[in-house]
Amino acid sequence: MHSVRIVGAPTDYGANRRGVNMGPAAIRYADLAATLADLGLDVTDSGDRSVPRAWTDDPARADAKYLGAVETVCTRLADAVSESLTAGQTPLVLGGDHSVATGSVVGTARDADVGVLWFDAHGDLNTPATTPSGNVHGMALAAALGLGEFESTWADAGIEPENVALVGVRDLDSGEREAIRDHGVTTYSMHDIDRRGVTSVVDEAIETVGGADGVHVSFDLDWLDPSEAPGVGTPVRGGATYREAHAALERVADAATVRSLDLVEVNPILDERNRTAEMAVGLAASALGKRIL
Ligand code: B3U
Ligand code: MN
Ligand code: MN
Repeated sequence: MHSVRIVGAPTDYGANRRGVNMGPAAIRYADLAATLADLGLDVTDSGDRSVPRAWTDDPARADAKYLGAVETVCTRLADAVSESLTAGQTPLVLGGDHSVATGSVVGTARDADVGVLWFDAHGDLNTPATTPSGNVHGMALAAALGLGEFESTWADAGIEPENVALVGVRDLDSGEREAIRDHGVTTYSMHDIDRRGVTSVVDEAIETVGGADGVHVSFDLDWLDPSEAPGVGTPVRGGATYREAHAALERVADAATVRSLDLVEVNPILDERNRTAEMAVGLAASALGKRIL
């Protein structure tokens, strides 16, 4: 039987502390474990990783707020993801803001050949030198790739730009466009999805990233249109529909091996009756093999 291990990462340091730390609780409340068990999966919930307490309300750096706390969480999460894989359980990481994904990628790529599919309204390719906000969740992919000053912390993750595809972005900063160009990160915008259809784009993304040991799917709920997923920290109009999101993840489940999965940026404070968390649960089911027939 296929096994899944839920790993909570309840942090909002990467989003400058605005409530997304309650995401794991909201997603669990939306019946994650029972929904996956109904698919015939063997589900274990390993609880939440501990998150350091902030000693001050002041981030030490304006260009990378709470970076120390983010690194601590990512280091713990990387170990948890890697242990889960060693135990034969697919890690399902619940954020938390998207900064946790650096830990997921580092953990899943340990001694393995992994492709990364990053579903997001944003590029998450800023560095402290380019960020407009100082929020580390907007740097999570750059950190996993060891770009800029992250070369000294995460460069050993083992992920190269050619193993990564950004899918469905619609809000990039100028430094991120440069990073995409300079490092050759395969990027599909919402425009590509409008033009070609989501399944064709996802199929090509899967082919591009490779990954003999499977793909890591990092899914930011703000990929969806805010009319369908309002409970996220940084909503951007023009996102994927419910149907497109399910179609995308069904293609991933069919055409790739899902080695590990993040569901991040659910913010219950901004949500409407937990519908964004419920969306996350449904999407996890599609990514892990749920089919209509
Ligand atoms: N690119 C902007 C905005 C942003 C990135 N990720 C989220 N928002 N969730 C930044 O702050 O880096
Ligand atoms: Mn993101
Ligand atoms: Mn985003």
